[in-house]
Amino acid sequence: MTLRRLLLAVTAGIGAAAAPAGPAAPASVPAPANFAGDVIANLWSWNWRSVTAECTDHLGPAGFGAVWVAPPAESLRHPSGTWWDVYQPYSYELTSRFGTETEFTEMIEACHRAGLAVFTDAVINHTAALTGVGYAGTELADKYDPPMYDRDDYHVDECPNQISRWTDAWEVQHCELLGLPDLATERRAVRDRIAGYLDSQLALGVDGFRIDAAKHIPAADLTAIYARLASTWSGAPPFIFHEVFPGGPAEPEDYFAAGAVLDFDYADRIKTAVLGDISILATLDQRVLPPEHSVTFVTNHDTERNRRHLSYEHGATTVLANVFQLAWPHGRPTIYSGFEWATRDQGPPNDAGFVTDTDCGAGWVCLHRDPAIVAMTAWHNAVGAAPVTNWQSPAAGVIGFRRGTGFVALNNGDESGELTFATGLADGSYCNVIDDCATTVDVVDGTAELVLAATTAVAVLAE
Ligand code: LAG
Ligand code: CA
Repeated sequence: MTLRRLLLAVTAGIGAAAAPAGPAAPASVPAPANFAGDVIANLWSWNWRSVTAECTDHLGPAGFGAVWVAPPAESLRHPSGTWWDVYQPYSYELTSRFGTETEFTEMIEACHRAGLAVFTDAVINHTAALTGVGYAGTELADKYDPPMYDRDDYHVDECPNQISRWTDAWEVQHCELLGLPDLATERRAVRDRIAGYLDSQLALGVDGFRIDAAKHIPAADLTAIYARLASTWSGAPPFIFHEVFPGGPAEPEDYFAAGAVLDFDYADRIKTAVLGDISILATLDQRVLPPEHSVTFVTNHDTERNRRHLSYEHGATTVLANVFQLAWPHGRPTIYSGFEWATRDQGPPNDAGFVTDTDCGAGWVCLHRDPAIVAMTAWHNAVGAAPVTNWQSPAAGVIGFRRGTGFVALNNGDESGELTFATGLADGSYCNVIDDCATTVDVVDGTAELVLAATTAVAVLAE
């Protein structure tokens, strides 16, 4: 039995005893606080059926702690099949291009059984700008009159325009982001409605939320909404992380009192490092968000498309960047798995808009299944909170460091090299977890000679 399985087995009992008789929560499922891992898999735009299978077959066995999925509410059904229609809510029914409410519920139950918490993308700053028909059949003829709101629930009479002056905090939070009708989140009725939508998911077992466009909602409004929320099924408060890019109001730190924040600076610095000099990562912790507030990422669906961050097109470099993210102790890591695209607006593989089952060999990107990512997720869980020691860069483009019982070396150069590392580990012969023990690492007098192919890593765990 692995350490993770042991922990799950032990905590399963505790979780069951402490959990209230919440809905839809099998008694054997441990509370999120007891989940063994903290790594989040961002299965963006995957349908619920595919997430269900992935939790059971891959994410659970690999030691992921949570899965983060795309917005579950009914949205605009754009005739072109573009991905971004899901950011235009039509109703708060949990029937979407990703599946039915029944499939959504089954996904949550399966992921819990596999030892994962479930986080969803919460689009609560706005509703749809485009009129039409939604995935559950809702018709929208007036953008200020969807089923769940009335015209006076919007800021339209205060600001009917799109945000244009991004240096003006009031405008950023009260005018329309891309023409999307902006909810008056200072109003009690709107707060109640949003809380009701989030509560409907908590009642089904959802464990937390990524708050879409949080920069455009005053933090005080969010705090007031969260105060209305029920607990999760386990009794814990939901885990909430905010999308707030830096540079102009409101800034990431304005949301620390409300919850965690996705760290754009971190992804910026990772990209700069792996496309340039990886050794600058020695000082990564400077000029990024403080770890206690940070949910880190290497890329996401927006920043891979606008090229701010890395994408699957960077191949082994993106894998190596994610290996680093899992190895370095800072914040809560996320691993992004989306789909391939040729043009920015191209949607996921779909049938009349409804997303079809994921095929990792055909159009989908399954980074979380990459053997290096699977191995490093286990390594990340095993080293726990151990600090970085033995930092070294024995050649240009090459770094290595120790974390307690673990040592990792990354070669970001274009040539393979045989390099000497001071591991700090006890002498012995260790398995290279990255290639599933096909190669071994001999530590003699604390030192290891490692053969590192270009754009690969070697990692060992001395247990
Ligand atoms: C987000 N985070 O704050 C999402 O991560 C991001 O993907 C969302 O934009 C945005 N906020 C709003 O939820 C996406 C697309 C936009 C798209 C928008 C609404 O990146 O391109 O806008 O979703 O669907 C589209 C058109 C715009 C148009 C707008 C309104 O691209 O040209 O103005 O719809 O019709
Ligand atoms: Ca707003």
